[in-house]
Amino acid sequence: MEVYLDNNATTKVDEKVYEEMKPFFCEIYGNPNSLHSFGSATHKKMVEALDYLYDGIGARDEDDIIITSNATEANNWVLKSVYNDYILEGDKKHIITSEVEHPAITAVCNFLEKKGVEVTYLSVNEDGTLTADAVADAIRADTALVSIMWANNETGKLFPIKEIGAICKEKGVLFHSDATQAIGKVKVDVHDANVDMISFSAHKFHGPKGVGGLYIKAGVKLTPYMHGGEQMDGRRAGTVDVASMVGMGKAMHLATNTMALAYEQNHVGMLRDKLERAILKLPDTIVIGGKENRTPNTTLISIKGVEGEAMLWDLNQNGIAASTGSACASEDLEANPVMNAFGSDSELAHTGIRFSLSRFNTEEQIEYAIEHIKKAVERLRGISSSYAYTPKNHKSEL
Ligand code: C6P
Repeated sequence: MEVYLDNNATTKVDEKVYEEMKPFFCEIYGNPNSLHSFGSATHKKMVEALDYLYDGIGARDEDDIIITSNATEANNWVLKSVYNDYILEGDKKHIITSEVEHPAITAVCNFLEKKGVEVTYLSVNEDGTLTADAVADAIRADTALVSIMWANNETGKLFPIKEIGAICKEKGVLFHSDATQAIGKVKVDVHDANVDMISFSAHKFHGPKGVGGLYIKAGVKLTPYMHGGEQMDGRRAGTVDVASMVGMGKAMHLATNTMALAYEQNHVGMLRDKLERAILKLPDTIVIGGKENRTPNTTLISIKGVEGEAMLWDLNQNGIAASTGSACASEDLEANPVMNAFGSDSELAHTGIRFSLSRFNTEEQIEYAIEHIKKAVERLRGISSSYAYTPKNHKSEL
């Protein structure tokens, strides 16, 4: 059996999304900016896709959603544009973020620090998040931007976005949130949360890879990402990848309607809890950041005495895909920085396994995964020098 439990790395494209995209290669191929009927046929579908995107995140007509190639591009755009517009050309010099952001935020912040920007990386509490008060305390007169993720990719922990949004609004500071791991898992409403910008990637919610978006609230000034033609209001010039954009629109629609979110909460959440409960019956296992206030599909579990990479290998041999953390840092054998940020001791820092589910997982798959996780833990603890294995302490109720 094949069991894919690495949906925070990427998801399978929904067949309905794939069907929606197909005509845009050989049938509906006009340039959406052309004035003839080939162009207007394409343009019409782009507008439909944009409507789905606006609806999915609660954007208003006067706001902008700019199609990008992914969340990484959207995040880079926000930070580098803030540097240009508010720091180089303005009187600000400070950015606030958290130390558990994806590298698409932290690496850009590191880059900007070399250019003289002052960055505060807020640490997280034992529960894996931070408080809005911590953000409020860090805001200075010269703060240009607060960028805090909506949901963490490794733990699924949800940040208090609405409260942070209210503080930023009150203090007149721009607020960006990387919502890559939130869309399709929890309700994202940009106005309710008072965010000025959010980033997302379609492949995290069963859309195609290579396409994403940046929501920009009406009135927010950002240097265009690419200069050239008039596409995307001149904010990101260049002919749009229409098939991908249409696919993203459909995927957004399928993932964010009320029924889909309820299914995510109930069905996907139930499967995640079943998997997690079974693993937690093994001794010396903990959920990093705890179980409260998370996306329904994710769990990051530390299994004492079991190297994350060794566990992944065992599971992979049995057709089960999971990860030790971010897919893009999986070749880095350093201790998981997210676990370090939670204050886990260095021994535990190498023992995290992330399971991230999707609406395509079944109960049968989860039962199969539980059986093989149990075998892998017993085998790996049996050969671990750091874990005193006794068949007794290891007897699980699985
Ligand atoms: N995280 C993970 O395994 P791109 O690659 O641009 O589509 O997405 C980047 C990205 C940005 N922000 C967050 C919060 C993310 O989780 C990701 C992607 C994957 O956790 C791959 S590294």
